[in-house]
Amino acid sequence: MSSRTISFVSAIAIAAGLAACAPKPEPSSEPVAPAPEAETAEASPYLSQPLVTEIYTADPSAHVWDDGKIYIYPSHDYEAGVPEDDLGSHFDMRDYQVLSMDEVGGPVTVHPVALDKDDVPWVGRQMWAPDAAFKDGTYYLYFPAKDKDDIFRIGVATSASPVGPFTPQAEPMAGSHSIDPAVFKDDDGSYYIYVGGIWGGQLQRWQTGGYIAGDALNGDLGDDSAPAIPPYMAKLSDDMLEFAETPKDVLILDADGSPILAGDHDRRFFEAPWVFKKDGVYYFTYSTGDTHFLQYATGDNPYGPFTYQGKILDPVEGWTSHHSIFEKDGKWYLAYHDTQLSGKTHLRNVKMTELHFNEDGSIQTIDPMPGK
Ligand code: FUB
Repeated sequence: MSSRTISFVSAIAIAAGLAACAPKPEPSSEPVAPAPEAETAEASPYLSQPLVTEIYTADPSAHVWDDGKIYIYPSHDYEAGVPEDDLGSHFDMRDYQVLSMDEVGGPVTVHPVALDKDDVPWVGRQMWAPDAAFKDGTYYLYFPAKDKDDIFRIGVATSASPVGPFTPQAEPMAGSHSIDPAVFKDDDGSYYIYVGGIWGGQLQRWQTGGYIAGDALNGDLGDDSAPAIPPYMAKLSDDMLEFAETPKDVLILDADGSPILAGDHDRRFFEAPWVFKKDGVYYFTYSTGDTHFLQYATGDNPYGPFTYQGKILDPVEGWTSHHSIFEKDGKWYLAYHDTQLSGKTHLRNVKMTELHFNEDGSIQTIDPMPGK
């Protein structure tokens, strides 16, 4: 993956970048004052400011649990010193820390390590984008990581607390592969998991059944006129630890009912699935990876198919774009990330901004750099 260059560097970003180079304090569970958005908005080209500055965070999966607080389950980026490549080897994360806040714009608490790679017997490396769910008094953390054979699997860990520590299952979910799990709870109390990412996320290696290793399958499959590689989904078992059914492809269709094609890089699924429901409509949202958009498609049930509708977010600074969408006190929000603090594609910071819907349910596209 090639880094995209920062074309505008504000005084704020420089100051933040310098701060990021300084030794970082130990993570604290004390609330941290929010970035001074009101003071800096005029001077900053960015739509919103990083939620926290003392650790690098990415891939924010945000939830409002029963206590009414916002909990964010992000990836925890750090400088592992691994050279950048198209498989994302430079994203060599090793643990998770949860963020929480009482309200949007309020102080953010960075909680201690919730799960470390060394506590998960099957994990080899690369703890990537997690998500969480809550059921019957237990919090479930779903996380992708490479096993000892360097194959991405999905793990589950449990806790009585929303911020951990989480206790992992000894093995990954049976039959799981690829990255970026996202769990959606439907109104009837059923839970569904959506999974997938191509290139470094390895989804393309599973298209003929089993896992195929080798450099020939590092990227797209090569036939631009074929349907795009689909993510997969399944209902979760009652105990939330396994798939309750054989996983199914998630189909994203164009308005005429034809599949979005592999060559349509502006709209084809790359990674970062996230599902939410509003006014009876199921929204399947995702990242297009190498074209850096967040897109969405809608359907009338959790299995799809989903019909492509439009763009949620224009490209952010940094190669990756990954998000979640949640409702709090009647307003909807997009949690996302960019690289404002570091200028480095593997050292990201999470942000949040309000998401607006039109009367017909369509989403108003967000420009993350309105001052650029
Ligand atoms: O954070 C590592 C990977 O980068 C995630 O799993 C992808 O979605 C991308 O954001």
